Amino acid sequence: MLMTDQHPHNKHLMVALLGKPNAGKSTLANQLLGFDLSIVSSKPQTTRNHFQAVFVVDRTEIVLVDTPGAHSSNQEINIRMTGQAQFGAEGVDLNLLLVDLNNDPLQDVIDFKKAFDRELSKTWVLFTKQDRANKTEEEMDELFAKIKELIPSVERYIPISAKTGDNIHILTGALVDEAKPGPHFYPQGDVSNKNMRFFASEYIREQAFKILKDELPYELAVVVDDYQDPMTTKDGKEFDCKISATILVNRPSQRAIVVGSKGSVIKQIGTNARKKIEAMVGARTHLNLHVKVSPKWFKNNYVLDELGLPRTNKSNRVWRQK
Ligand SMILES: Nc1nc2c(ncn2[C@@H]2O[C@H](COP(=O)(O)OP(=O)(O)OP(=O)(O)O)[C@@H](O)[C@H]2O)c(=O)[nH]1
Ligand SMILES: [Mg+2]
Repeated sequence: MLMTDQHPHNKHLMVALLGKPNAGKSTLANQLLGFDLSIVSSKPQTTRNHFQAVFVVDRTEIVLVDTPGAHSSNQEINIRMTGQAQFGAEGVDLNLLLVDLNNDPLQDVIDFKKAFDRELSKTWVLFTKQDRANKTEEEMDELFAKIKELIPSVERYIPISAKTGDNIHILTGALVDEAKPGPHFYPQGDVSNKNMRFFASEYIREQAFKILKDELPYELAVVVDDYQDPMTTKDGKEFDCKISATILVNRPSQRAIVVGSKGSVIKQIGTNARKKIEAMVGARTHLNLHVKVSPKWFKNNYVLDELGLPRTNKSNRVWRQK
């Protein structure tokens, strides 16, 4: 879009959402957006790829970069997920570092800093899950002072609850004030740099996270094999959205769990995911799901590339090519 196409009062701000796994980054992205674009679960390491989510308020385009939680690990997939957080934060105007006020917030910041392993440019701290924590203002001031010793580029803190919406208007107002005059990058109505094919795989994985217990979700990935947009031809013939996807698991026993008795589990995953996809594309959707055993897929370079997780400078030296 050309600058001349745009309103002279347009403003823009690009913001990375950073923090440890489970800090509430994706919940906050959805709360700011006003709908559930990013997948959320009670388990850590839900988000695996960085992606942009866009909203406009008062002629200000705010591009949020949701990122996977940064965490230290020798496992190749985790190294690449932390790499996604690092890539996601490159070139942004502002970082929002989400710190869960429950548990041990200072230790969480120490862990994040070690795993993220990059200088942070301009950063605000968001103390999250305020609805569950009962910290006084003095306690938060003290905590912030200690965080500033660790990360000198932090400028301020805002306590929020992404779940109840507490102080979200204060955050939105502060982001609008922070934005600089300039053109919007996204055409009106666009909400992300990722397409529906990406979100289809996310919504299938989200349901798998919700329905399956314990460790299984970490050893599961979703690849969309075929995605056909819904369309209406010139003579008025309507075609539904058609998606074919494969759920990858590590072991044959996991395949049996994902399929379930007489296919009951995979059917439930498919039905729930389809409803969310239909709401997003606004058309009837046919979702065809398969389960495939792909031993150690989370170490396989080819599969990780396919999942949008490229190697990083910390990647293990030995990896499998197709
Ligand atoms: N009580 C409360 N729970 C929250 C809040 N924000 C997020 N949660 C919960 O915290 C859990 C993790 O939320 P996510 O948004 O998936 O966290 P994340 O930082 O994106 O996690 P990863 O993608 O794994 O890095 C979910 O169960 C959320 O419902 C909050 O403000 N209050
Ligand atoms: Mg997330």
